[in-house]
Amino acid sequence: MPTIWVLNGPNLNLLGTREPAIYGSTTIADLERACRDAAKAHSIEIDFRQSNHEGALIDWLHEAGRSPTGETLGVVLNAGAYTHTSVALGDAIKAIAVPVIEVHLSNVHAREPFRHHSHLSPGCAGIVVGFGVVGYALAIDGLARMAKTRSDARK
Ligand code: CA2
Repeated sequence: MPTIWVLNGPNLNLLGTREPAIYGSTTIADLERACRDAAKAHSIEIDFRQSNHEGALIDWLHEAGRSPTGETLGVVLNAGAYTHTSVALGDAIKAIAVPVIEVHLSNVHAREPFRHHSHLSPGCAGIVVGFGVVGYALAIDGLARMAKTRSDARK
């Protein structure tokens, strides 16, 4: 079954338990369910992961990039605060051939200036910010459409 990886970075395990005014009250378990529901509509499987460690996120991006052609349709990545600090994650995204969609729950551009810059965006196929958990479903829909466009172009 074609798969989309959904990778979540530091502190996102706390979703729904702190700062609901910014991040909402949905838990990470709810978020995982919402991603699976969005993917099911396209007959796509979700590989959903969270880590507080930069290296783990990099290893997972490499792993997604090594999967057989056509099996991994892309990666939805909310790298949390590493978005604004990690040259290494930006390099990892550029180093893999699968499309990566950068997602942020909050509208980072309406927040503190240090959140306005992303080391990831230049290597990403798309960006979704400010839609809360719905943004993940939008990113999954977007990757499904990109995959269909690629496969139609090969016919
Ligand atoms: O808006 C987003 O999705 C962010 O990636 C979230 C990061 C933040 O550093 C980025 O600038 C924008 C923070 C994730 C922390 O998640 C929490 C969730 C609930 C409670 C506490 C932290």
